[in-house]
Amino acid sequence: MRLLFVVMTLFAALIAAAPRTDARSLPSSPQTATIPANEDGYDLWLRYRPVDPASRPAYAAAFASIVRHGNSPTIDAAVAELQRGALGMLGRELQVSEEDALGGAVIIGTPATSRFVASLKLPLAGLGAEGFAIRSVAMHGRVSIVIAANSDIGVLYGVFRFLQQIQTRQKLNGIDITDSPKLQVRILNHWDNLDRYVERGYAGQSLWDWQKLPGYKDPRYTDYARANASIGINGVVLTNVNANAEILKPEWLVKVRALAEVFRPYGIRVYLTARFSAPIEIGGLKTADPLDPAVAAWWKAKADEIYRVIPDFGGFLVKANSEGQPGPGDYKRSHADGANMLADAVAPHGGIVMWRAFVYSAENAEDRAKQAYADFQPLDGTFRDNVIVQVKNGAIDFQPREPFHPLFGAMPRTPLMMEFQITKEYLGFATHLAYLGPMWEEVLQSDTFRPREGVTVADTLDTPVRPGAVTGMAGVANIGTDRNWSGSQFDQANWYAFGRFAWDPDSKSDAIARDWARMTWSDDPATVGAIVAMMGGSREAVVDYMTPLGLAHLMATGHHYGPGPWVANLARPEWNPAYYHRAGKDGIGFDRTKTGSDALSQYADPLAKRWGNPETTPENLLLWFHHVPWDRKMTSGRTLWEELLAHYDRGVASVAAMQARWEEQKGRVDHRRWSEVSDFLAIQHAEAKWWRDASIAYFQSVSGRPLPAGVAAPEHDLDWYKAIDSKYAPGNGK
Ligand code: GCW
Repeated sequence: MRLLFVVMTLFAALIAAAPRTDARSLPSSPQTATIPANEDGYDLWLRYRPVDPASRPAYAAAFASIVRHGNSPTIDAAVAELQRGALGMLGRELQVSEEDALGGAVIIGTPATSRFVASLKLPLAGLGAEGFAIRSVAMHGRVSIVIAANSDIGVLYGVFRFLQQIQTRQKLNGIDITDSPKLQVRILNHWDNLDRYVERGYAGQSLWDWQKLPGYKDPRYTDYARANASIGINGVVLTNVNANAEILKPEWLVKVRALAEVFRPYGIRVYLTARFSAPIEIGGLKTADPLDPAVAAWWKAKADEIYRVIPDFGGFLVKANSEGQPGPGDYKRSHADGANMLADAVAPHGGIVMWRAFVYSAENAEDRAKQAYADFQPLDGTFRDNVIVQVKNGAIDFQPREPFHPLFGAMPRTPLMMEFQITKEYLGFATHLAYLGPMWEEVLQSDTFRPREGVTVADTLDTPVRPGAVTGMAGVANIGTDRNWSGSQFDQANWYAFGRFAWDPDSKSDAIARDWARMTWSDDPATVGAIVAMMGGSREAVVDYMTPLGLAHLMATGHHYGPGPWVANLARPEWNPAYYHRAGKDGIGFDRTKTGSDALSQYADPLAKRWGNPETTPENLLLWFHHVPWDRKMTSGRTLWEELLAHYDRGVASVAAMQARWEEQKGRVDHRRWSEVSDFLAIQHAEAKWWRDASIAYFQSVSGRPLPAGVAAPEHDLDWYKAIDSKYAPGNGK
């Protein structure tokens, strides 16, 4: 009876949570039999399309039924996902039992819930609560697959990995995988406002339909949780770091609870941003001074209240004293004073505080790239154990290329977590195809030389500063209400890749791209190869046509859509592109050596030395650290001026090459997604050319240099580009 009930519930859940793309339900005609059916991208990398008939028997033999050991919503979710995979890939629904099977079963459980799993003595000891083991075992002459873990959530992660094996057509016979995450907190930061506007969002509105919560839980929340769990994401900050105190009011907390309930079976905790002035704004206090006992008591009571409503609440994320946000600095207190006060409030409940180091001030004339380090490094060792300082990958702001942030490795007594931006604020929004894996890998594999050569940024993230100390990685989400979730088909890859890097910061971006392409687009190796190649070069293309050779922050004002290198009149110096490129008759680039801002002194000596000399600075960071003459000879033999032009041209050409490659995929992937990507690439090509032409027109006006033979003149004059006004471009902060 119970078995029947389980099967029926699962079936109902499958139907409810499985939005199917339109064309698949149409009767197939001879033409549609060979052309892949249209899709809209909703299914992400969890498409579970049918395995080809030749390979199917082998999978069907080992995945013929499900044996579940364990009884929890998480195990229910694991079984539902297995069913979904079996139905999609093998074309049939499986029997679920709680008895040991004879063979050909996928058996899931923990040593605590399953005598069988316990008897196998799998190497689970070192895998923690979230790791898993997947093993094939011979039973009665047939292969069965065991997916085991120390906890139910580990089982769910194992199930997703198992399904991925089939999705990427790996052999099941002899499968032997053990894996566990290297970082504890793997979290999305949603910059979502309570009115559903998403700051830097290019994928529609916020997913959180606050007005209908808690009464209505959109099934999309479940699919969102499934997608996150499939890549190991275990935390979600629901609200914008430019925070609104209202979210902490009781009437909002019940809405937060509703989301927490949907996410819980998938191992995802919710977190909120804490507006530092909340005690004044919603608490009726006169101050938010962190050292005022009434303020600390208010936060403590607020934390107690939140945990009464959401017992597994994760904690707070805070942006303080930056870009107009309130903070402890308003009371002449330090970041540690502020963070510790909040940390004390959540500590009794096991919560954490993620305190952002993205801090620069209007009153500080110092190089913006130096300010976070100057504020935070001296505070090393003064934070509570449950504080983790969240540091952007670079010292300025999510640019297409930045050297790694000098704080990594420089605060050995303070947990530091990485903040990447998945949403492409500075890399062409949703329409530019830019796979961020190579950028993240570049940052994570950078050698910090702290405390010695060979210690990479990834090492600093996944080595706890003391036993048990918190570790983590945050990604600013690119997710919204668009049917394809991320605003473009290819931006799904950035969500996916973020999860994979958060799970293992030593991951390789190419391998991630391959898995993603295989699961998202096609089984055909030629198509997968073409897609992986497009992705692999795509970020460098953006660097080339926007900010080559170490240039940064040349985007138009506010919305950051399109070029604005000429902008020099904004109130704060560091808001102006001209502040960053410093181009003049004599040359271009920001001198961050001793003769300039000396930002280099914030890096370990060997690096400061290497990057302090233009001759030993990688050319792709040259203008980040040096102001150099237009005539400087580059390794190519060209002058800097010519090299700059060559990069702009190369960027535009790379997009054209992507277009040509994509054209070849026509008919090899479904037409609907194909044509969306094709149209977006055309937009990207036009905008790459816009960037190139506007940048050349501007820098030529400054350098006074002629264009060498073979370099096309910009299509319009500089004034034409300056006159472009995109005030309604999406995502601007409000
Ligand atoms: O990159 C900048 C964005 C702001 C953002 C800020 C931050 C949420 O332009 O929109 O604010 O970074 O990271 O706090």
